[in-house]
Amino acid sequence: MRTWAFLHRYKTKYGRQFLVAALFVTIEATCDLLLPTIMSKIIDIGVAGRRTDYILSQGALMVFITACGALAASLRNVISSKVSQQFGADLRSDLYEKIQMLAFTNIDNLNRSSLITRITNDVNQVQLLANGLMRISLKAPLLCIGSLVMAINLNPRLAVVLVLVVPVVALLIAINIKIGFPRFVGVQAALDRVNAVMREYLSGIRVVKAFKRFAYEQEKFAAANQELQEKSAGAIRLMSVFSPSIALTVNLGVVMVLWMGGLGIHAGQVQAGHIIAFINYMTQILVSLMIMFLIFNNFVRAKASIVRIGEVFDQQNDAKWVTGYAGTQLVDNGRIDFENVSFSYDGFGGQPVLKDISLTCLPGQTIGIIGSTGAGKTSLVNLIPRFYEITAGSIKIDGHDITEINPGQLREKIALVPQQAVLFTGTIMENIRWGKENAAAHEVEAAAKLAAAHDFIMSFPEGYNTLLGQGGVNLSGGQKQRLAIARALVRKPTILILDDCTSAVDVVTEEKIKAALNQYANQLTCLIVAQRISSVLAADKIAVMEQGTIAACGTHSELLASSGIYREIVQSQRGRR
Ligand code: M5T
Ligand code: MG
Repeated sequence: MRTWAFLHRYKTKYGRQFLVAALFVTIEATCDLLLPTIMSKIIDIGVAGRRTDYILSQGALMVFITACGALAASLRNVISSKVSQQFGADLRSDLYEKIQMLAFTNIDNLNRSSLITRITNDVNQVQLLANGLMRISLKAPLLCIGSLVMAINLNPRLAVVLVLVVPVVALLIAINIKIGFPRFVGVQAALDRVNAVMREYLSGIRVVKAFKRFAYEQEKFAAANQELQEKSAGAIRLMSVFSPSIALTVNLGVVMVLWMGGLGIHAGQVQAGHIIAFINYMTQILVSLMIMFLIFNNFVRAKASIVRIGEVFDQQNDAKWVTGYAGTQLVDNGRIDFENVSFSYDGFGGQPVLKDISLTCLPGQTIGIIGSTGAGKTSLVNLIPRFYEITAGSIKIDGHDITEINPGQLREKIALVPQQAVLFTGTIMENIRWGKENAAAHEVEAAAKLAAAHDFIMSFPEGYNTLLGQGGVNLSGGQKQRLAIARALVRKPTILILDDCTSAVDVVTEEKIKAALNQYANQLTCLIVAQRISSVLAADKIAVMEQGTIAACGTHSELLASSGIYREIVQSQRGRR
């Protein structure tokens, strides 16, 4: 199975320690197996023959063996906890790294809330399984087979009972597995749905409140919750029937052993100690079968988790992040060429979002991009840092195809202010420094001033050290946008992309930002996506987008003369400046 392949790398890493744990488990099981036999000897020889010395010496042997077993068990516990914790941490960080390496297309495909469950709950399940595997799951089969051998060795006549009991128990377990497996998989899926509903509710809590959708959300949650409850109850009900029936079978076996043993003692063929030891072994068989059954449950849960983790590891990053690029050095003047670019979000077969786009931005130029909503403006600018792979044509920066430029180097030159300002938990200072890790305080401040953010930042009692909540919840929309702009500017990029990022800023403030940017943007290539014509009036070139194509391109006055669509937009916005 391909999805399991990711486990191989841990096999080599932890294989040795696993073997050591297995060795200790074997010692432990051997000790457990020896005890009933010694006990039977104490009864049959020591007690029956009234030999105190024999009882004492064998008793001492039992203490010694028990001590050995306890020592082995402790060591095995130490190793197994250490290894499983380490394994879990490794798996989590590898998964995290993998997710970071994924392209946007991959993340769009894997649902985000499920990524979170995968990295937390699923990794936990696998970690539990690894721990269980090292602790009890090796011991159970060892004990089971060992007890069988010892019991047959002890008294072949009584072993007839085992021939009856063991197959019945095995059959019961097999049936349980057959019926139980799909149910446990179902429980895991139901749990996923509860998580997804909860997450969606929390991320949209403001909207839910605003639209008074409590009842609807409540219903949705109740349905998911109910499903989880029913699925779990069904699975547990199954367990609750099977466990007692196994116990019943084994107890019937015990009765048979006592009965046959009693007859045997009467006839002088069997000794009392044998019967006790035999029952001991039989109980051990029962216990180990039950443990194996429980481990199986763990395994079912973990298997679903392993598959889900494997799915993430199996994601092929669509952007072929070739390592060791042939050292393409950007000249660093920031020229961008789109040549007949087509693009679709669902790969080559999909509905095209951009069709045959050709556009050139010369170094230092400012290009405005306008167009109705859904025209493909965001999609167009997202292609420059190579967030998505294009389906036809080429995009060149400074004359180099972006697929030949090291993505790290490429993105370092570009600062993008996304349409939706995204901020992170931390101080304002930290958030702006995302643009440039080691920016000095005065650089941060300069960027904030350019973005017209300095004043409102200083109005907070803590200034630049003000803590932002998750996603910047304690800021207004316009404040968030300005911080996002400051974060881009502090980077001093070669190419600056502003995707409709002043939509929530009032007109006066926007004018201020524009004036500051006009000066700042002199030396760099700047792409401004905007809704308002006023935002792009001063641009060297304005591209008008329409349904995934560039309908017209030129300066404001050129477009006024040549483009009907442009005139329409201008007219519709007249007087709104
Ligand atoms: C153009 C689709 C969207 C629209 C078209 C961002 C995004 C867009 N689309 C996707 O399928 N997946 C995505 O992740 O692409 O969308 P756009 O480029 O966002 O348009 P815009 O920026 O010009 O619009 P707006 O509203 O920001 O002015 O059909 O369904
Ligand atoms: Mg957009």
